[in-house]
Amino acid sequence: MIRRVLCLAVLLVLVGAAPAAAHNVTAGADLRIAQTIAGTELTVVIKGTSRVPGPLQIGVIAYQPVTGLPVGLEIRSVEDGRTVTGSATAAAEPRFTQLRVERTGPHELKLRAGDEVAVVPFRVLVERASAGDFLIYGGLFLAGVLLVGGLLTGALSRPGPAMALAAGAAAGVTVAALVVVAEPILPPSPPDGAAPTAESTLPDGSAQAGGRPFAQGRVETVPASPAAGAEFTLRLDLVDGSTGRPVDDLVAHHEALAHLVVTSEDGRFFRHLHPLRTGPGRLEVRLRADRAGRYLAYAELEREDSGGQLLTAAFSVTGDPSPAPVEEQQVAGNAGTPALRPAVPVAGRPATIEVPAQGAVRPWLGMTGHLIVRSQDGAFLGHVHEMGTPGGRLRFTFSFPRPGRYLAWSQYAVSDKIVTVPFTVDVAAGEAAR
Ligand SMILES: [Cu+2]
Repeated sequence: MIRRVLCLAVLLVLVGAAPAAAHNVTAGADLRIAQTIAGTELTVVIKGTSRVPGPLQIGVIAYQPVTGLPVGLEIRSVEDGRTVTGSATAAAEPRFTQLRVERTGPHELKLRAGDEVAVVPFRVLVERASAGDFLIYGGLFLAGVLLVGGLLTGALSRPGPAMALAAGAAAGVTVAALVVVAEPILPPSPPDGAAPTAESTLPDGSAQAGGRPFAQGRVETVPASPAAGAEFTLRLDLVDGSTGRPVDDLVAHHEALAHLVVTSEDGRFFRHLHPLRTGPGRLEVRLRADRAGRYLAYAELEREDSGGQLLTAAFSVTGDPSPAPVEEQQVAGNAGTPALRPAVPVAGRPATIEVPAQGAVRPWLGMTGHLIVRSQDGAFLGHVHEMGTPGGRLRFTFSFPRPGRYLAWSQYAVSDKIVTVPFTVDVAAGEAAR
């Protein structure tokens, strides 16, 4: 009997030891995806859910002043094709719309605003009881039943069976106690709806050692030569270098599938955008450049089972080189001057940059503040986050890699807008400072 209980216990532990979910997706956690759509910055929030069938709560946060921008929502289960539609209104404090889903697993959220459409893949995950919980409660339950049986049989003066049942009860308690001790080191069972395992396979079916390769990115503009002042599309096509297939496994990091920074060569034009997934391996965003010239684009993204990477590209805008009046949607006027410590940062050593906040700061992209730094020649782009400073100022620590001039932009969100503070930093060589 004891042996049988212990065998069962081992078997359950082995079954429970399935590989952990590919990318720490946690059932019950909210999914937040930033999108640059209809000329504005939105963050779509899908609240974590604890049961299916049941409602998914979806809200759209507006980070730029938009008045009642309607957003069409459609959720489709990839497994059975079942689709539900609804709508939301983008606002600083969004009201949540409920869309009912019938099952866990892969889904797509189709987002419509203005004449643009994005399709965001996501998974509906629901936590299930772990194998450990099952063993603890199962063991205790078994022990209770056997103990009562043992007592009853003992009361009827049949020592042999009473001993056997008591021994079984002791085994049940032992299994439960062992699991209580061992559970913290056991792998958690993946939530219901999680991807089976990371599928890093080559076309011949063999596994790709060490995870998936970085995505190969191709950046183009549509039209090929955009004109100053005219809207154009910046398109990013991602391909897996090994398989040649589109890369469609981007992991949301810092609340976006990709963060795209577009600057003019002189740094007077700056946009931080969140392109829309318009098809497998394809990200697109619309923008307008105010002046002719060369522009630099940097995309931060992360493939599942691969890692974070930075793709860079350049494109040209044609037309009149003189400045055309295009509204500076992100650049704030009379921005507080950043304070640097040391006043002239030294290459390779951390410098502190403090930016006075204009108003009550609210989180954007999961952080209080963002600092984006570009070397003047555009060969280097860095991105760090606010360190958590109370008292109306944002503090960043940044180590400039080499001496020279850098263009920097600090970004944060206040109640009704995203504030961008542009500034330049001159960095000294290490020896010169001593
Ligand atoms: Cu971003």
